[in-house]
Amino acid sequence: MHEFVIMKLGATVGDDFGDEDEGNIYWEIEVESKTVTFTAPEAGEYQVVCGTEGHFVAGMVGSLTVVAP
Ligand SMILES: [Cu+2]
Repeated sequence: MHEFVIMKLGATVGDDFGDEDEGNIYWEIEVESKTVTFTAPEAGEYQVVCGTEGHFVAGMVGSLTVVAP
C-alpha cells in the first residue's frame, strides 16, 4: 500500500517523511491503482511523496507542476 501525498506549495520533506511533515501536507490519499481528482490552490511546483513509512527514503518522491488554465 502506498500513500500519495502532495506537499503544500513551497514545502518539502527533509531527510525522511514523518510526523513533522503532517502539517505541510496539502492533499493525500492511499492508493493501489485508481483515478482521482483534486484542485490545486495555485499554480507552481509541488513536491509529491509516498507517505508510507520507508518509501520516501526508498526514492518515492517527485514533483508535480501545476500551470494556470
Ligand atoms: Cu510507496
